[in-house]
Amino acid sequence: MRIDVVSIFPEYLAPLELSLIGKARQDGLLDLNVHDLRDFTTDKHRSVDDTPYGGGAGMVMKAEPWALALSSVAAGREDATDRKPVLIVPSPAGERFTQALAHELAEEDQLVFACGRYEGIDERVIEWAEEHFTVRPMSLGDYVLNGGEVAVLAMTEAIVRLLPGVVGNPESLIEESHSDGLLEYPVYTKPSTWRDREVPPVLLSGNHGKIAQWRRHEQYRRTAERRPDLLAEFDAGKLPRADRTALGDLGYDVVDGHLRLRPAEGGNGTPAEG
Ligand code: 6GU
Repeated sequence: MRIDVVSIFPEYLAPLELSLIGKARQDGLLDLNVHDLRDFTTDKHRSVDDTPYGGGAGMVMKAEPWALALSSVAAGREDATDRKPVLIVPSPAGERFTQALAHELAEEDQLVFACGRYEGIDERVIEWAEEHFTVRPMSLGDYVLNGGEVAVLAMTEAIVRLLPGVVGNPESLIEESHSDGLLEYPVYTKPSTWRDREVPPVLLSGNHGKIAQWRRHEQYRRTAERRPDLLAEFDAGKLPRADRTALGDLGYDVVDGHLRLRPAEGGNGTPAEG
């Protein structure tokens, strides 16, 4: 996979040389290049921003440096395959980035990240870019960062770790949070007693069936407590009886293949406490 990142703070992307992503680059699994947007300015002040038409606070990133930068990173790629590179524009106004999207993007040949700063990039760049890229404005979540760089670090790590050969043990990608629409179960290691706290005894039982069932139930318990929104989306169509019982104990019934929080006793319409 090839990844290009365009930013006015290329040093912000330095962590991409470290750890798993740094190793993937060294191993030739990932061709990652960071570009300074200011290298694509033509005025002597190397200016990348200007005041917004219509007024308002802050500054807007100018169109032309972006067009030159994006043309440069797309150059020679458009006819390499018939697929357009994907242009990811990190923005709190984007589509929510999820594990499912990380899997989807891990299949692409080339990703380009356009890191905006200030109040954003002149919208005409986004329209123009549709001719050369599949454009995907993307957000990490409902909060505001100062620019796209930190979001690029997060998204790149989520995507690159899914590339074949990057994570040493591919099994570890299977049993992790969000891979099956649930949060991960809690984990423990030695010693079995630590500061008077015991590891759940089932984990020391050697009974792999019981351990798997306990872990599954812990996933439901955690997800119900921390992320009930995920349970509303969960496909409960073909659950074994033991799973339905565990969910029933948490106050969830299966209705038409979906989980439904059971109304509280007394019929006052208030849902049961999770
Ligand atoms: Cl992708 N960018 C910015 N600037 N802020 C964000 C974000 C992205 N995701 C959440 N907040």
